[in-house]
Amino acid sequence: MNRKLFLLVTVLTFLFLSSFILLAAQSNQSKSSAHMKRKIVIFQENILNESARDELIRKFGGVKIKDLDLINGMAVLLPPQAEAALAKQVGVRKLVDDLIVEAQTPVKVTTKKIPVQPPETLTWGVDRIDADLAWNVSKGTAVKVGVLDTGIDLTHPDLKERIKGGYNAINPLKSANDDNGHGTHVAGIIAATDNEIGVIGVAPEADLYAIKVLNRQGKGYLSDVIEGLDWAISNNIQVVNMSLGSSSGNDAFREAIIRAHQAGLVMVAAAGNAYGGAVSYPAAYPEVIAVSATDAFDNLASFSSVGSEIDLSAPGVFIFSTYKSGSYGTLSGTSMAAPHVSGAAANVLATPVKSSYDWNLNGAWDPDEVKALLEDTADDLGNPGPDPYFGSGLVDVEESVTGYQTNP
Ligand SMILES: [Ca+2]
Ligand SMILES: [Ca+2]
Ligand SMILES: [Ca+2]
Ligand SMILES: [Ca+2]
Repeated sequence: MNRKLFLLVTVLTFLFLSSFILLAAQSNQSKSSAHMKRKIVIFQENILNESARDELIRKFGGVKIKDLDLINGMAVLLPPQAEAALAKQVGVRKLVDDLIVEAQTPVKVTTKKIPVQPPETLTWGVDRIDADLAWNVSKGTAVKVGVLDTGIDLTHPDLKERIKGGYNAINPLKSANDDNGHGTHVAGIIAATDNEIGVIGVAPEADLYAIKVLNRQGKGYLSDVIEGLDWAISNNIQVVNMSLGSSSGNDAFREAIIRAHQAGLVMVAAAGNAYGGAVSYPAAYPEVIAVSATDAFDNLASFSSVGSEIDLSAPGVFIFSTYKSGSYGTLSGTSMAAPHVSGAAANVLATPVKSSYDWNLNGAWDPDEVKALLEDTADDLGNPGPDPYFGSGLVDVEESVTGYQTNP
């Protein structure tokens, strides 16, 4: 009996102590990984193979998050004290921050949870850019549009027919379903179905691809955006909408955008909501169509970023569209302006290339040709000619696909 009791006490003591040791170890681990920073390593071409790269990162106390083939790089967690030495290693070209990117909606979300699908309405934004007057010529049929965002509500009654695929760059084992609402709203502006319920998108027959790079809070990492762009290229996506941004750019971001542009992606991004402050990235890059936001009176939205990088403007105030869990909501932001232009680009891509815009004579639309057409046919706003507030003006979908305009 005494022996049994002794044994029991010994076992219990051991379990008690070992759980403390385990807890201490865990807290040490989380302490050390808390000190690690998310970085992007860009390697030189053809110096280190994949296992040599992995070994190098381990040697400097880092942890690999994922390879970034598009830029010959890797996203890593790295102890800050290792940064300077790693950056000098043979085979390492650059070491930059894995920037935080955010959804571009500044105004409090007012969602209407509508259990029954409402009768279909033409939103003021789609009406204002004369998309409805373009539909007898183009509805963006079968043009592949990638939405780099919080995902899309994959079973939304007004979107599900349009969604042809997706990818979750944050966790490839999970679906690209939207747990925030932002991406679903953006997707509806681009391509909500013409079906007598809800809303109609600018390009209501375009194919949508949900590329989840932002989390439930609408935030994400540059590395996931880069992987999302790579996925878009690999899956022959033609237009990518990026209603997201960071107040700064870096070489990893720039190189990814340049490669995506070379691959033929038409990239459209929200200018940002800095209330007259600088245009955010990636919108500020010349390869990306930067879109500022206007209201129903063609005024620039007070929250819109401005600058010489602005290419076009589009509706972005009180925009009604699809939202998560089969609902609808009204949102404001340059996040809402960009998808009006992405839809316009899809409508253009579904029409034969115009000879005057086929600069490289390849018989196909290239990103710069689409951009030039949208700029040339936009309705000038503000001071005559291109300006830092509206760029070339308000996108005019009718004129861009038909060559004439009912409402100049
Ligand atoms: Ca609809
Ligand atoms: Ca061409
Ligand atoms: Ca026009
Ligand atoms: Ca102007």
